[in-house]
Formats: sequence, structure tokens, C-alpha cells
Amino acid sequence: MPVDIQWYPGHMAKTKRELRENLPVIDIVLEVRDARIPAASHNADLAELVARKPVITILSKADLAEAEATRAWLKFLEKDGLPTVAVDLRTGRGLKELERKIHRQHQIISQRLRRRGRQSRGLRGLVVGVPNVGKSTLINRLANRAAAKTGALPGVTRGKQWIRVGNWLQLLDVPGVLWPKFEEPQTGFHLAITGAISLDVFDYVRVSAVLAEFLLKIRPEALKDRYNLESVSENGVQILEAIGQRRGFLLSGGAIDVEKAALLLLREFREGLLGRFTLDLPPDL
Ligand SMILES: Nc1nc2c(ncn2[C@@H]2O[C@H](COP(=O)(O)OP(=O)(O)OP(=O)(O)O)[C@@H](O)[C@H]2O)c(=O)[nH]1
Ligand SMILES: [Mg+2]
Repeated sequence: MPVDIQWYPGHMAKTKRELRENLPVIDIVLEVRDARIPAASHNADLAELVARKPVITILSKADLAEAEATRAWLKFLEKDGLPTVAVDLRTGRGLKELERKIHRQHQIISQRLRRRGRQSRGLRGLVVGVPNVGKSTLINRLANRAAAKTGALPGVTRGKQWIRVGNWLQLLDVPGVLWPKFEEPQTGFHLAITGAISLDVFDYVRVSAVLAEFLLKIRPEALKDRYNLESVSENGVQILEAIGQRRGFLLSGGAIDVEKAALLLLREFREGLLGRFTLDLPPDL
């Protein structure tokens, strides 16, 4: 892949330190991954940190991923008995199942405490994941109120915040965390086009041009229909120029505003306006 992207600002390192400090009071971990990129959005760095806690894996934004691929991912992730659920946080689909799975973990932990002669108590969960996957939205959905700040760009949550969800559950919302280096350049690309990496830290015209070439290869009709393109160049920047021309994105002087077209394509791809995509194929079962 021709784009090299890395993003590990200071607040992520700080969040990781804070997570380590808070770990003793955490009963379960809710790991949120993006259903479009369940591999690229899995943070092995965090997985190691929380290795001894029960984890429920949540595939968010299932409405933007291909349904069949999500089913295959669920099957793959559940094959070792690990609880996994796909959710669409816009409609709430999958939340009831998630609540059942959290409740089940509470029962298991309470039984263990009682066996040791200790009183059962409420459950404390930590919600982790890469930036912009929907961690805060998930917590708000479960709590039924807008307790945590959410937003369309990565890096909205800035500090940790405990949020009470009903009478036996509290969830800790933390900023999204990436890891210092992506081994595979494709990981950075997938995180960037789905919205986990800030636009300020990568060459978004270049990335959007690569996305345009990729779309032309795998869903040419979706790309052409959306932007009314007829004969299309195979060159990504030229595709962006064609989009800019169609939309009338002109700079003073008459040149096409390619930056604006690049941002439009990225935003509309992320919002699902070009269709549903699963970029990480599920491993063979
Ligand atoms: N289509 C769709 N959008 C979602 C879903 N879940 C969250 N979003 C949107 O994704 C964006 C990010 O949501 P947040 O909850 O702020 O994400 P976060 O993981 O807390 O992000 P940071 O705090 O920046 O790490 C928001 O615009 C949400 O509306 C979903 O299931 N489907
Ligand atoms: Mg957040």
C-alpha cells in the first residue's frame, strides 16, 4: 500500500498508563471494534494489558459493514467461546443481546464472590477501542442518556469518565487508543479511511485517491453512480478531479478543488453512502 500512516499522540500513551492504574477495579472489558475492520481495529497492545479480564467483543457500526462478512467474523471470534456481539448504534440493534452478555458476566463474577464467602456487588466495565469506533455512543445507548460526549471525528473523548448504567453497572469511558506502530501499512490505511485517524496527521488527498482507485476496482458502479462519472480514469487523483468537476468544486481561477473532493469522498465512504463495506476479510473458519 503506498500510504504510510502512524498516529500515537501523547494523550494515547497517557490513557494507556491510566488504564493500567485503573485495572485493579475493573471486572470486565468491553472491546469495541469496527465491524468494517475487525482485524485492523483490534488493539493488540490493549489486549495484552487487559489479558486477565473477561472480555466481551463488540463489533460496532454493523450497519456500515457487509452483513454476511459480519456473521463470519462473529463465528470466528466466538469459536473459542468468547462472547461477541455486533451492534448498530444508530438503531440500537444488537444492544439487547449485549446487555444479556454483560448480565451473564455479572452473574458469573457474583457467584465466584459468593463461593468465596464475599458479598456480590455491582459490575465495573472498561470500554476500550481505537478512536471513533463508537465507545461513548455505546455507553450513552446503554445508559439511555447523553452522559458521554460523542462526535464524528476521532479524539472526542479527552479524559476518563465513569458512567452509571442502571443500578448494578458502571462503565469507564476513555479516549480511543492506537498503538505506536502499525506493522502492516494496510492497517493504517483501513483505520484512516474508516475514521479512526485524525485528518490532520495524514495526507488525505493521497489516501482518498487510493480509496478512489480501490473503489473503482471493487465497486465501480457504486462510485460512478454516486458521482455521475462516465468514463473513469484508473488514476485516483484523476478520479478525485472528476468528482470535483461534477460537484462544481472550483478554486478561484477555475482549477478543480481536489482537496474538497478528497474530503467529500472520504466522508461519504465513512457514512456508508457508497454502500456497505467490510475491508478486513474474515479469516477462514
Ligand atoms: N453508522 C453508525 N455510526 C455510529 C455507530 N456508532 C457510533 N457511530 C458514530 O460514530 C461517531 C463516533 O462515535 P463516538 O461514540 O464519539 O466514538 P468514540 O469511540 O467514543 O470516539 P473517541 O472518543 O474519539 O475515541 C459518531 O458520529 C457516532 O454517531 C454505529 O453503530 N453506526
Ligand atoms: Mg469517546
